[in-house]
Amino acid sequence: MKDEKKQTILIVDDSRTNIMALADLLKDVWAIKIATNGKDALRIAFSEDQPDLILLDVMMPDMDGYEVCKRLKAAPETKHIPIVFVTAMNQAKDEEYGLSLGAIDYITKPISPPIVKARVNNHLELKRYRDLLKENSMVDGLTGVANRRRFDEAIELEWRRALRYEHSLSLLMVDIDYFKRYNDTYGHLEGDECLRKVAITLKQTLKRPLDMLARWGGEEFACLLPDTDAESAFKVAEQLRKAIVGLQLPHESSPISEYVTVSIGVATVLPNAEMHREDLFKQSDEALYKAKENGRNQIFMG
Ligand code: GH3
Ligand code: MG
Repeated sequence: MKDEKKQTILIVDDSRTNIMALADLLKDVWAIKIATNGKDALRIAFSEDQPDLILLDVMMPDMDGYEVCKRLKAAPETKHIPIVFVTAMNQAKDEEYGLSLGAIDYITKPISPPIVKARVNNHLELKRYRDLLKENSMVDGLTGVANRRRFDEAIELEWRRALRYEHSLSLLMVDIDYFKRYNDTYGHLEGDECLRKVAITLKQTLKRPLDMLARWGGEEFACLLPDTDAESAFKVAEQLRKAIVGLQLPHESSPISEYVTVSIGVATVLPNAEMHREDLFKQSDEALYKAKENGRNQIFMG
């Protein structure tokens, strides 16, 4: 369970003495990461393993804490991470400025250890609660895989990454063949069970951590493959198709197989500034239509 995982605090300060004082105070309860300059702080905050809270010094050489805060709040990937300034700048106008940049709290040095610990605890409890709510609102209730909202978020992020690093991005649309007949033959509850098994199998068949499977709606699933060219996307699609056939879920009213099968439309793009995300959906949707038209239980490359 995610909520048993220790939350992580990133301490950013150019003085090792200050870092050690805070780390000693907090390390029994939370996992600690440290950065001694703004650049390292940004790198850690933007990494896959993001901190749950950042304690941020203001005065640092090169890039000060205000600038770090501005950059974190400006980026969709990091703007949700709560930031607490811990600083010797104790004027009301400094605090006002820090909070105006989006920091959740402002603590002045010299610190009172129990107060810092209590405040950190409050912020992290709220953070845990927000994470949980968010997680629940991002999961499809029937199948337990990501829902469309979660998928939209992922594609937004991956689209920008693909633009920035000039990576190709592939999208697979996976649709169960003759699923209406499946429901008609076995009943809606069995249909639900079938959807669950298909979803879990598709998800387990994807190997790379950034690949994402979501329930797109009804009996259709979308699968996003970051940094994946057309040839590799085809291979993944073929693995998914085979995995579903391999489940050997009986489908006696299917005209094409004794088992449940899926058709998959594949689209691959190298995003550029003129292109829109909708193009990728349109392309994979049309490919799926072709896969159906060509006889189902197969892949079509758009
Ligand atoms: P095709 O091979 O062309 O995809 O045919 P199909 O029958 O799979 O497609 P169609 O769009 O005609 O029918 C989809 C069916 O999926 C109809 C709908 O009742 C069923 N369905 C959609 N969502 C659910 C669900 O959550 N549970 C169940 N049991 N069935 C669902
Ligand atoms: Mg279908």
